[in-house]
This record gives sequence, structure tokens and C-alpha cells, in this order.
Amino acid sequence: MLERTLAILKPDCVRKNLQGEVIARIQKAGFKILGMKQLRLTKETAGAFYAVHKGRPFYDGLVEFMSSGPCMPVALQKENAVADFRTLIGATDPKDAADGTVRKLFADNKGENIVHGSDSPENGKIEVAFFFSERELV
Ligand code: IDP
Ligand code: MG
Repeated sequence: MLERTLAILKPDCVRKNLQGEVIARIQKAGFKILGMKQLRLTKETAGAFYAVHKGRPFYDGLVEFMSSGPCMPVALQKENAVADFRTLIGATDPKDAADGTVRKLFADNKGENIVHGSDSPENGKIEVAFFFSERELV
């Protein structure tokens, strides 16, 4: 199935100047970039994006981190995009991530883990629409 997934190059990725490194890996893995932008999330917007995690012990820190500096949402399309993107980035905690994955290579810890990836095709659509209007997707 041709799917959409949302990547976010998180504030740690931008701070470390790793945007190009990560985008290159995404492109080499065969993803088509439909849209890309840079913005700084407010706490309110970061909280809304991660609303599913509200109440978890890491939620406040996650909102703080995601609003701490610029990030880059990237709308991606590919056959099997959601699962393939999660394979490319690796497990949430870089300690558990497979060798060669983006998080294993670049992430410092489970919270500051360089990149977001949608967790289902349905959420892929919802999360792409969170950041991009249809006319921004080409
Ligand atoms: P995912 O990004 O691999 O899908 P989720 O469980 O959906 O992982 O968590 C969303 C984000 O929340 C993670 O990417 C990470 O930044 C943060 N997070 C998740 N679990 C923890 C934790 O136990 N400690 C600190 N931060 C966490
Ligand atoms: Mg998730």
C-alpha cells in the first residue's frame, strides 16, 4: 500500500546540524518527500501533537523538549512507508535501536531521539495533516 508517514526532525537534530544527514538517509531508503518545513512548536502545539501521551511520566519533558527550538516536519510517501520508516529510525531508545539506524547513530537518549515517525498508516495521514495542507503536498 502506498502510504504517508510524518517524520519530524526534532530540535536535537536541528541543534546538532544533522538535518542533511537524516534527510539523505530518508531519500536513500526510497521515500518521496511530499512536503518539508521548519518551525518552532509552541508548548501548546507540541502538547496537542503528543496528546496521546498526556499523563505519562515523560509527557511534560517531551513537550518542553519539542518546543525548545526549531524542528522540521517532513511529509513522506512510499509503499509501506510507516513500517519502513520505523525500521529506518530504529527503536525509541537508542540503546535498543539496531545498528545503522538513525536513532542508534545520532540520538543521545530515549527522550532526545532525533526523529519522530508515525506509528500507523491512519496516524500517518492524521499527522501529515497536522502540519501540512493538501496544497503543500506535492
Ligand atoms: P516513538 O517516537 O518511537 O513512536 P513513543 O512511545 O510514541 O515513541 O514516544 C514518543 C516520544 O516520547 C519518543 O520519541 C520520545 O521522544 C519520548 N519518550 C517516550 N518514552 C520516553 C521515556 O521513557 N523517557 C523519555 N522520553 C520518552
Ligand atoms: Mg510514537
